[in-house]
Amino acid sequence: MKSLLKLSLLLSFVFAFAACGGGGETTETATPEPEVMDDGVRTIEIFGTDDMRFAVAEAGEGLATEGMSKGYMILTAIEAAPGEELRITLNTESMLPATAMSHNWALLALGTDTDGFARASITARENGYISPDYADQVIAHTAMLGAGQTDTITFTVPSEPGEYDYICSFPGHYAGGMVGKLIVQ
Ligand SMILES: [Cu+2]
Repeated sequence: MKSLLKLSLLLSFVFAFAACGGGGETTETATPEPEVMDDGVRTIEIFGTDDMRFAVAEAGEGLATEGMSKGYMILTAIEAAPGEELRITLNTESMLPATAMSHNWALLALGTDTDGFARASITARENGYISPDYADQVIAHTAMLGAGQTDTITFTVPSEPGEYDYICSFPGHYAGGMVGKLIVQ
């Protein structure tokens, strides 16, 4: 009886150990999977730089780049298909405080007075520098991001072909050149 008890104790210990080890292995192999967000939606990772530029880490299909900014390639245009799902991740890279250097990415409808939108948004600080007067002309926009902040948006590219402006509406940045085109064709 005594040795049987010992054996069963030993077995349950071995079983528990094996179960624990097995669990550990499963966790190790499963960990990288959630980081791969492969749902088929094209994702463009954009960096907002202190030079007031939208930039990317590397060239990619459908991305037009020209020159460098803070180690990144300046992004001048994005090509997209009508009705395509598109995901934009914006990161602000800066050493400056958010009040001095923040960025957003705002896509405007065709025919929008982009200068007017930028000007009107200067006084819309409490609304993330998106002028409420232009709310129905902003197709999609990220949050206004200070240094180290990031925001991701997913939206449907308009079905009407054309060249849509996207800008950073932080005061002075559009005038400073923080603008590009979403070319829908
Ligand atoms: Cu900006």
